[in-house]
Amino acid sequence: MKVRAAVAHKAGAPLSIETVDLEGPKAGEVLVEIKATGICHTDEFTLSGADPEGLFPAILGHEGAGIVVDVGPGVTSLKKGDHVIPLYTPECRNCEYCLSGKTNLCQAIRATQGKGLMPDGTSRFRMGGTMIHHYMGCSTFANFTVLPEIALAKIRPDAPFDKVCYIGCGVTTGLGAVINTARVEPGANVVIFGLGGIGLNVIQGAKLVGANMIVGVDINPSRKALAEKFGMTHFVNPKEVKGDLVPHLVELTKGGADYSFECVGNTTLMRQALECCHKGWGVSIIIGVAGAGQEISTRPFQLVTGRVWKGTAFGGAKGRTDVPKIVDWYMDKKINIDDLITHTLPLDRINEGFDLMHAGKSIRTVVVY
Ligand code: NAD
Ligand code: AHE
Ligand code: ZN
Repeated sequence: MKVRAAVAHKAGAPLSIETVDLEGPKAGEVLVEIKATGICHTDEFTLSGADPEGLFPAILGHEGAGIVVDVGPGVTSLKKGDHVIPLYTPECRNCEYCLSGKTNLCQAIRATQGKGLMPDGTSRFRMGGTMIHHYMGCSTFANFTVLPEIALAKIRPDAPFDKVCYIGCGVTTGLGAVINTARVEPGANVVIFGLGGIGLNVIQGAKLVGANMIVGVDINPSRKALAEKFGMTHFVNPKEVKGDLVPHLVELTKGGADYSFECVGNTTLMRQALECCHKGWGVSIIIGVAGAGQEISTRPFQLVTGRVWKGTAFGGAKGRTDVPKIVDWYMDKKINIDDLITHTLPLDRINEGFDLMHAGKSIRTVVVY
């Protein structure tokens, strides 16, 4: 079939709206009509050329929601008409990782996903004679896409696509980092670096679990008001701090953060996030993704003296199990998504969404089909 897609032809160039050929679902696969998709900073990261796994041409996008329109042979858990959220971290419930009880990083299809291909080693997307790569197993910047059954969470039919698409990455990542990865306890002091689409959901999660101080760090002062609405108690703009940021944060939190979160993808901030943690027990969670060749460093003494460095992908969430529950939280008004979706655009204006992100004017732009 013919589909409309925003194609990333090469790194650093704007997306190009094209008509692309999409092959139907093969065994174990599902054809989904994407109704809405968020634009995450990771899409920008890959489009910029900084992603070591970045492949071109590709159809980016991994924060979508839509409706099943067809299923391939052997698909048992989904049927035509089901509402779904694509999962860049699938949940096969059968691999060593899924069965470990220790991680959400299902590896059933990770190798082919990282090559921009479906599990059988081929792409369903093509333009003329040219193969187009899938992206993070999702490719939600197309109005129809094909995914493996294990990479789709079935959600309730009354949830609005243009809001719950954000649960496909940003919401789940931020809330999950607090709840699943850090396991922040009531009364804890937390510091969040980067108050964008992820960091504001970390704040929302910290408030939900009853954190005490919720300190937000961002160089964009326009983030302050919205962050306060979501539960931030103190705002720190590093540009306005006299002296070093780390001692300032340690003093503010009276000894250091119990938990800190890096939500930017900047290795200098990752170090500061670790080092502002409390001696003896502070845990720092890396959420931001850093470009090819970049590395983190600290004095080993920081770890010897009890600080812990961890990372999280998709907030440690098991998508088919956890995503429908987070949709329920939204529908029950336990979490706020609406105020974080600052812009809505049609597909043919998707590049404006990237411009808004670069200008620091948006939290999430959602593309509606
Ligand atoms: P975003 O663009 O919405 O927000 C980034 C924020 O960081 C902005 O508010 C910006 O002002 C702030 N910032 C930039 N430089 C800063 C600095 N030097 N000091 C303080 N603040 C600074 O991005 P996002 O969508 O929230 O994504 C954040 C990061 O998380 C990205 O690296 C993204 O790729 C990554 N991410 C990771 C996962 C995961 O599963 N680990 C999931 C989603 C996103
Ligand atoms: N491909 C990059 C890393 C990108 C990355 O870390 N992706 C996160 C999700 S970001 C969502 O917005 C992730 O899930 N990582 C785990 C995984 O298996 O990809 C690189 O550095 O190679
Ligand atoms: Zn994302």
